[in-house]
Amino acid sequence: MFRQQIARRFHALASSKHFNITPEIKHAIANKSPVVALESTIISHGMPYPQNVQTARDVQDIVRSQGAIPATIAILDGHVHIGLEDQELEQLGKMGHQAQKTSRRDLALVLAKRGSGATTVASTMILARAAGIPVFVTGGIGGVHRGADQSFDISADLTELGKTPVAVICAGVKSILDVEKTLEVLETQGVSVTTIGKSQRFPAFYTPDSGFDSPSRVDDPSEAANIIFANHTLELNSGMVFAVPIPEDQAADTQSIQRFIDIAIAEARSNDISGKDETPFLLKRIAELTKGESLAANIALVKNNAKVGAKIAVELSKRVA
Ligand code: PSU
Ligand code: MN
Repeated sequence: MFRQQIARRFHALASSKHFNITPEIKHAIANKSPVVALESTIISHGMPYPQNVQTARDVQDIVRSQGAIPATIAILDGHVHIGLEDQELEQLGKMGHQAQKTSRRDLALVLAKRGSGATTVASTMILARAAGIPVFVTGGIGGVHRGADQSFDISADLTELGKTPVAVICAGVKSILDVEKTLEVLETQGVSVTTIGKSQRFPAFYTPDSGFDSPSRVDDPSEAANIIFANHTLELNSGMVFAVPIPEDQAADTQSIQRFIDIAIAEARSNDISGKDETPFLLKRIAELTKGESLAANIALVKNNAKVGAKIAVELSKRVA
């Protein structure tokens, strides 16, 4: 009886001429088959070419291997694309920082100018919801930046999570951010935060333990799907965070990664890098400082998230079919 309430139908927006949904994804959504949304800022700004494109392809393959359909989301020439052709993925990956990082505030501008943009967690959630895709996999979400008491730099990802009913599967938040304040803001926004697995800890992206307890924990993707289903049933209209700790054998060394993160943050401050440029700058510098170790961890955790997220999408579709 609650089936109609699950965000599994196209909103009017998604049927408009501004949306370009691949036939495969359209068919899957209409049939309530499992679909996993994927963001594109991670491709353009989160990793260097060509590892970014290779990782995006691998992630799509992993989603498929679990029985779900991948839907990479981006804006190309003023059109929202739900699902990218391989050469579109390549194009976006090559553009790198030349693609516009598009969060909620930028969406209308990019569309009106018929521009191209890579979507962040916030804007990918908006577009996934419009298309009727309730499960979304990424690497890490944005959060409260360190020093936010002065800079007020708090990612729009957090407020989006407060008002858009999409489940975001990630590896926690990076320790380039203030993890404790990020968890506080998520609580204020009414976002459920759940770590999947044995550990009670909220993970810190490159490492499995941020030092802070996760507000809640479940054992597996099936239990996660139950939470998503209950969220939709209650029509809470808020998002959910599911945190998947990076596997120990692929994690970075906690102390050395923290040292490099601190160096990168100090460099950002002394070079006056702030706002939307801060996260991409830090990711790039940390990859350089760790001689690629952080990039390898980043790639590994995204793939791991894709596997878990696809399982969640498969479980959820059993509950709504
Ligand atoms: N964290 C990462 N990799 C990323 C991002 C965050 O580890 O690529 C990207 C995501 O797209 C996220 C965005 O939504 O950065 C957050 O940017 P900001 O803090 O400017 O809101
Ligand atoms: Mn910001």
